[in-house]
Parts: sequence; C-alpha cells; structure tokens
Amino acid sequence: MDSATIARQCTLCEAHCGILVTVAGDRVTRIEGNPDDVLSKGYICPKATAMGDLHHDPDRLRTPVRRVGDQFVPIGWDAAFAEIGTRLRAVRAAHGPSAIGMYMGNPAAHSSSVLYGVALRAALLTRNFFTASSIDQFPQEFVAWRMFGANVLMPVTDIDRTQRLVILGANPAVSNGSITTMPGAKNRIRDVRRRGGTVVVIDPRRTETARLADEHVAVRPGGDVFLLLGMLHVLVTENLCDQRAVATQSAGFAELARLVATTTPQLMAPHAGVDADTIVRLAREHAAAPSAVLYARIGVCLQVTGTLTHWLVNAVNAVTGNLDRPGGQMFATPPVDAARYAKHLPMGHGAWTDRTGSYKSFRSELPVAALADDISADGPDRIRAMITYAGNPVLSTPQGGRLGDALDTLDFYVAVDMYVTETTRHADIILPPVSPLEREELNLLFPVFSVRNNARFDAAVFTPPTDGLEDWQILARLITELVPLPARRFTGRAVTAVFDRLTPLRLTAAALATGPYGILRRGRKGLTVNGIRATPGGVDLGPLRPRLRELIGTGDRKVQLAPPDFLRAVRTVLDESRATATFGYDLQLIGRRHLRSNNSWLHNIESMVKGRDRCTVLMHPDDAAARGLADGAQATVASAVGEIVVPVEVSADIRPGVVAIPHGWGHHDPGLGWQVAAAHPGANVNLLHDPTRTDPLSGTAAVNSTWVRVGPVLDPSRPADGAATVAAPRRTG
Ligand SMILES: Nc1nc2c(c(=O)[nH]1)N[C@H]1C(S)=C(S)[C@@H](COP(=O)(O)OP(=O)(O)OC[C@H]3O[C@@H](n4cnc5c(=O)[nH]c(N)nc54)[C@H](O)[C@@H]3O)O[C@H]1N2
Ligand SMILES: Nc1nc2c(c(=O)[nH]1)N[C@H]1C(S)=C(S)[C@@H](COP(=O)(O)OP(=O)(O)OC[C@H]3O[C@@H](n4cnc5c(=O)[nH]c(N)nc54)[C@H](O)[C@@H]3O)O[C@H]1N2
Ligand code: SF4
Ligand SMILES: [Mo]
Repeated sequence: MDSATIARQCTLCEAHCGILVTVAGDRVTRIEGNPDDVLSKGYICPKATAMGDLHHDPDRLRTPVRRVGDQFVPIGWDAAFAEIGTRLRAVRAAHGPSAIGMYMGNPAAHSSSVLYGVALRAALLTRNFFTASSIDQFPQEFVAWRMFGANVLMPVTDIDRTQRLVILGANPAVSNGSITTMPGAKNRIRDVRRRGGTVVVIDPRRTETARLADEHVAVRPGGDVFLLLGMLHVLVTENLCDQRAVATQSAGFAELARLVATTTPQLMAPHAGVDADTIVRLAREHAAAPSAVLYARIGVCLQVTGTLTHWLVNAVNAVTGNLDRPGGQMFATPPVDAARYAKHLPMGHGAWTDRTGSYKSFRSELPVAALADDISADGPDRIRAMITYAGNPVLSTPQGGRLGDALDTLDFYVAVDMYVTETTRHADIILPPVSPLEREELNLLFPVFSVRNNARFDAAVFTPPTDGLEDWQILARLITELVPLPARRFTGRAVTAVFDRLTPLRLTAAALATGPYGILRRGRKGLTVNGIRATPGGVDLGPLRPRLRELIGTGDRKVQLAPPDFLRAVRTVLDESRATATFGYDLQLIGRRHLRSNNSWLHNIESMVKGRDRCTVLMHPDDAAARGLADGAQATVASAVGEIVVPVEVSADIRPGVVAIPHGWGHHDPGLGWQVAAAHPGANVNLLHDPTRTDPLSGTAAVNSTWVRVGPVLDPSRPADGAATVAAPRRTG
C-alpha cells in the first residue's frame, strides 16, 4: 500500500502544533510532532492522534441527515438545502430577520471557514447572534476595545523573552495557551527559569503549570481583582511605576492612582485570600524584574469580575513599563494584520439587548446567557428558528438545563456539525463538513495571537469525498438560500457562482498580498500562499516587535488606564465585597481542563477517555473528610440552580473551600450519535451554574466561583445530571 507523510497542523486547539501525518492508503497510520515547525518545534500533546481517530470515527456523519420521528435518516445535499431554504425563509417572512438565531462554537475559529460563518451572520441580519466568545474571551476583547481602541488588540504574552512570568487563571501546561498561542507551553515555561527568570502561578489549584513554577499563590476564586488592586496600591504608593512609559503611552494614571490609594494590601488580603505580605512582594518583584508580564485567561475571564480583572492585569503591565516591550505584553505582526483594520469596526455595544433587556449587544452579538430564554419566553419577538455551527451549547454553556427543551420548541433548527451531539440531536437537519484532514487552508486568526510571527499552511491529508462539502461551502449554500425571495432564482445562482470563486484560500491569497509581508509591500520577496505551502514547517517571521503606536485606536491614541465605567464598576465590587452570605452553600466551584479532553467533543475517541474517570469533583482532603467522602465515592454537588452526581477525587493540590469539576461532560442524552462517549458520560457541570450570573460589563458567563455544597448521594436511583437533562418529548416533522 502506498505510504506518504504530510505536514500540516493539529487544529484541535489554539496551539495548532505542526504534525506529520503518515498514511497508508486511506488510513492514518501515525501522527507525530513536526520538528521543523517554526512555532511548535516538534511538540504535540496526546490529543494530536485524535485527528486521525476523528477522521476514521464510524460515528462521524458523512452525509446530511434529516429527522424523521426519533431517527435521523440520510438526505441528499440539494434536498437538504432546498428544505432549509424554504423553512428559514418562511420563518423570516412571517416574523422578521431576528426570528432566526445563530450560535457559532469554538471549532469555527480553527478553520478559515469562519469567514463564511461571519458572512452568514451578516446575511441573516439577525440580532440574535451568539458565540462561544461570551463564555470565553469576551472580557479580554471588551478590555482591549476600551483600553486600546479595538477588540482584536488583546496583547500577547512575550513568554519567550520575559524574565518574570506571572500566570493568573490559566493552565497552559495543559491548555497550551490561548489568546497567546504557545505550543509546547511547558518547555517555554521551563525556559523562563533556565534563563534565570521567575515563574509564578496564581490559581486556587496547584495545577500542572504551578508545578513548573517557582511560586504558587493559591488565590480565592474571584479574589484576583482584589489582589491586583492591592498590587497597584503598592506600585503607586511606593513609586514603583515606570513614569516615562506611563507618560508616553497612557492616559488616566491619576484616576487609577486615586482609585488604588485606599486598596491597601491589608484591606484586600482577606478578599483575595492571599496574605498582605505576598501581595506587596508580588508588586515589588514585578516592578523590579528586567521584564515582567502578567498573563491571565479563562480562570479570571469567566467571573463576574472578568472585565475588571483583565483591565487591572493590563494596567499592572502598562504602569510597570511592560506593555509593548520585549518580555512584556506585545502585539503580533501577523501576515494579515487584522488589528490594523479592527479599530475602524464599530463594536455596537448596547446597540440592542436581549428580550429581557438584561444583556447588551457587544461586537454585534448577544451573550449566550440569554439564548434559552430568547427561544422559549413567550412573545412575538422570540427566536423561532436556529442555526448552530460547530458548537455544543447544551453542554458548554449554563442554561439552567433548559436549552435542549427550548430547541425542541423551534419551528426549525439546522446544525452544521459532524456529530449528533447533546445540541444537534434537537435539529431537523444536520449538515456535516468533511473531516479536518480533508481540508487545506492557511489559518489567519492564530498568528494574530502567536508568541512569534509566523505563517503556516495546512495541507489536506486526504482528498475530500466527491460528495463532501467543507464548512465554508455549506455556509455559502445557506447564504444563497437566504437571499430574498423575488429575485431568488437568479440571484441565488449568481451568488453561488460568486462564492464558487471566493474560496477561503483565494481570499487568503488576496489578504496576504496586501498584508505586512505581502507582495504589494515586498515585491517578489513577498509572502504568497504557494510560498508558504512549499515550506512544510511554516515560515518564521521573527519575534514580536513594538507596535502599539501604530495600532492603537483610542481617540487620543493613548492607553486608557482608567475608563470611567470600569472605575464605577470596581467601586461597586469593593462596596459589595463585604457581603458574604452564601445561603448554606459552603464551597466555591471552579473549572478544570484535562490534557486528553477538549471542551465537549473528544470523548468519543477511545484513547481520550480510557483509564480513570476524568469528570470528578476535585476536593481538599479536609473538605472531603468533613463530609465523610472518600476518594472515588459518588457525591452530590448542588448549587442554588442545579444538582449533579460525580465521583470524588481527593487532592491536597486544591485550596480548601474550593472544588473543581471539568466542563463538556454529561453524555447521557438518548439518541446521541456518540457511542464511545455514551459509555463515559460524566455529568454536565454547567447545570450548576446560574445562567444569569454574568460579568455585568461584557455579559460573559461567570462560571468560576459558583457556590455549591457537596455531600453523599442520598438517592442513588436519580440520574447523574439530576432531572434536568431527562429527554423532552421530541417534535416530529
Ligand atoms: N463551565 C465551563 N464551561 C465552559 C468553559 C469552562 O471553562 N467552564 N469553557 C468555555 C470555552 S473556553 C469554550 S471555547 C466553550 C466551547 O463551547 P462550544 O464551542 O459550544 O462547544 P465545543 O465542545 O467546542 O463543541 C464543538 C462542536 O463542534 C463540532 N465540530 C468540531 N469540529 C468541527 C468542524 O470543523 N466543523 C463543524 N461544523 N463542527 C465541528 C463538534 O462535533 C462539537 O459538536 O465551552 C465553554 N464552556
Ligand atoms: N487539553 C485541553 N486544552 C485546551 C482546552 C481543553 O478543553 N482541553 N480548551 C481550549 C480552550 S477552548 C481554551 S479557551 C483554553 C483555555 O486555556 P486556560 O485558560 O489555560 O485553561 P483552564 O485549564 O481552564 O485554566 C483556567 C485556570 O484558572 C483557574 N481558576 C479558576 N478560577 C480562578 C480564579 O478565580 N482565579 C485564578 N487566578 N484562577 C482561577 C483554574 O484552576 C485553572 O487552572 O484551553 C484550550 N486548550
Ligand atoms: S496542544 Fe495538542 S490538541 Fe492542541 S494543537 Fe497541539 S497537539 Fe493539537
Ligand atoms: Mo475557549
């Protein structure tokens, strides 16, 4: 049998590690790290092999399917698009454009088809657009917009050159970095120490990353905002700020200084759960290091203080002179310079709200916290049809257990996904794209957040099946179906003809030509798609370079250290911090990611789920003993809004008073296409999180620090997810 090895990337997470895929005939026989990859240098994690397993997974849909009663039956592409067009146009004609809602999930960002997701969103003209960003990096985008003038200007941590790396609420040793693309993060962290630098991890759990660090600070969940206010107090009152950097780069220092004048480490310590001496020392050491950077991510994003914490993170970096300089926070110079243009895009903050008026639009979308209610609450303006693309919000977002049922009440629901999941099982039609190994492309998004400038090509390993469509082709067909009726036949065909020529790769080629390394600027030496394709490990475009002045989009072209609404909001947090009533719930619940898991959708791969149960509640030995719970015992975890049953995992690595449960589990819905996952169901932690608990500034779901209580299972006959996920009667038709 013919054997060949193809270089591309693993597209499962943001690290996009370079892989070498060896195939024999139509089988993947080996996946290994590509030592020539300019960013990952041979590193891969255990998930990389899942790229092959996903391709061969018998449960992966290979043709569109349509619901008939309780079953999904294959249907041809043309028939599927015709029915979708008729049904969606009918909903829109009767109830207006916002009656069609759309949810776009995380894997969308991992292929260039995402451009077509955005185009479909635009064609829908709906106000009811949601993405996983509002249970992810929204606070960081919100802060980037307010401090730097564009949501895309989320600074990258220059990990490869820093002398002091302080990580809050991120676990890159497992996640390999996010909004700072750093494949092989473990090696990069070790390198900081090898060159004489220091690594500190601030996290309620002594994580895999904390084990690599010089120091671990076990902050209280949600305590970071107080810790940072205490650090800023020290920086300001001890004159440790870099006044030259502040004067040239920033505005609002005086207001910030006034705010932190009273936030002494002594006052902040109990709220942070960190002693005052440590807060003082963290501030002094940050200022004293030749370069230093605070890097923060999901642990502090998914908090009611998500926006405020990221603001203060950037503020500490800026006032110590570590913004826009090597070893600090920097901005990449990617082949397509999104940040240069992003400052001209309106963010539409508050241009509309959800139906209850609780959530403001941001970046032309609504927080996903509003989704279930926007479908199910009565009224003329409710969502009546849905499109989901590469997302599993039933598991991945807190919806009070109501989203599955809500999807069943829709007039019509079409999903673009290759699996029958907890979400897509409610669809009328599911449209599966070809497997990732069957597509070729050049990812333009992650170089915007990479620790080194680079351009890398994803070669197709297999030729796509003749009747297979990529996501972008599916999305383009959906767009053509939505063209208004009278002109539809002609326009539809014309639009299709246009799209057939506008492949993502062609769009990429054009964008590349006009970018910083493109032929329009560099002539024959410029980067082209073909040039990058011919370099299997990718093209290294050098270290990050200072470019704040060129990119900043604020009115006065200064970094805004003290946006007035942030000042107001932080004062409210300070006022409310004295209230401690928890109504009988005595433990704070945080999240946890595992190296062999990726959000909700790798649990159908045997090698990713074998071995010990991963969906456990991690708790401190003292907390377990106090509740009579032994390691491995089943426990009930209850919050004010839900209850689940999971095994206990006892570990001294977690701060007393805190428990951690991973998300993405709970695969016991009937009718799932996931045979392997159904044998390792776990429980859905998002049933414990109150959907209305959000960051008031960005609307992001605040799932880290929910109050819960944990105890023995009193009624072993109850399903692990409580009553909430028991199947609702399904519509037919
Ligand atoms: N409690 C809690 N909840 C969380 C988090 C947390 O830390 N704690 N983290 C949040 C974060 S950071 C994120 S990003 C979200 C993720 O939330 P989602 O994006 O909603 O969920 P995923 O689990 O990533 O589901 C991805 C879906 O896309 C499908 N898919 C995979 N690849 C492709 C493809 O190429 N094309 C198409 N069309 N479909 C594809 C999969 O089959 C799967 O159904 O979860 C969030 N939820
Ligand atoms: N293996 C694996 N890798 C992944 C993913 C995955 O599911 N599995 N998901 C990918 C995605 S979509 C994303 S967005 C990234 C996320 O990347 P990371 O943000 O690095 O991922 P997490 O492991 O959720 O890290 C959050 C950390 O915050 C801590 N934490 C919780 N609450 C608090 C708090 O109040 N304060 C502080 N200081 N810390 C707190 C948690 O203990 C945890 O260690 O990972 C990506 N990579
Ligand atoms: S870290 Fe693992 S899952 Fe993420 S891109 Fe690299 S190999 Fe793939
Ligand atoms: Mo994410």
